[in-house]
Amino acid sequence: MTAIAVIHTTSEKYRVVKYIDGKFFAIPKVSTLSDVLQLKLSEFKSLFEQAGSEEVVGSLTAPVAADSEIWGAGVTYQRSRDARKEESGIPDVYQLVYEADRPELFFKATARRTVGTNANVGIRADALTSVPEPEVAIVVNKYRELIGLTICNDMTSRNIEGENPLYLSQAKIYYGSNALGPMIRPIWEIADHAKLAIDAKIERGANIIWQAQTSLAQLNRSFTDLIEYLFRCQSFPVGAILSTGTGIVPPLDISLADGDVVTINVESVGTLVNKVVTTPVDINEKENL
Ligand code: DO4
Ligand code: MG
Repeated sequence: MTAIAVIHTTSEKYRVVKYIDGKFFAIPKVSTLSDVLQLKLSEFKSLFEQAGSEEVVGSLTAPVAADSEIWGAGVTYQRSRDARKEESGIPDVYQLVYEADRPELFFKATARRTVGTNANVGIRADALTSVPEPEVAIVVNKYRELIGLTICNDMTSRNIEGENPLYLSQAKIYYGSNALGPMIRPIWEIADHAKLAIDAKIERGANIIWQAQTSLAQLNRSFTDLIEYLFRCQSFPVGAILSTGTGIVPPLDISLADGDVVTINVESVGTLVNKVVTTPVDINEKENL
């Protein structure tokens, strides 16, 4: 199995490398994910395929560069629409956006606000209920070409969004609210991405307190459509990562707590595992450097 990985080395915070069977290798001409996303897909694919001789040592981190932007799409699965209508005081907006041509797209995170696999995700100390959102994220270059897939946990303060959809940014953006990883699977290595299985669970101590499955086949929008709207009236000089929305949402009586472990598996893409902590401080800066 090969993948595009980002590692911390002794001298670089976000070094992009090729992962092959447990080892990392330099990719000619690129040192960050932003370098990758400034190349055409065909050019990058050829460089990636040449890589495999110069080993690089480091520890796996979130697949981002210092200047990456991470965006989210919302209400792209029927389950997300239904769950939001159930929890919201203003349910109509979710029904309307589910049916509209224009998708809901929102700014989610920067690199500093993003953690990788095995790092901690956060819940807001001032939220009453918090949930994980297991999602497939697409990695897109500056030319709007899809380079690969990764996994996003779009952590959400459920009661804050439920109180008023205009509180979305506060429900979605706070310390540790975004996890990505473990790596990026190149799109050309995934035989058929249209129906990939997505599984998620929350473990509390020795118990699984929630578990659910869906498939990319349930996604109500195409990747092409989401990319087209994201790039409308703006450009992404170093590409973008767009999380495509959640198709699995815990029931209303499940809320994350300190010490829970969230595991998201996407067929052919990998497994993203994060422990949950309440975040009065910036866990990314304090714990993941
Ligand atoms: O409408 C709010 C956010 C929706 C979302 O993040 C999702 O459906 O995944
Ligand atoms: Mg989401």
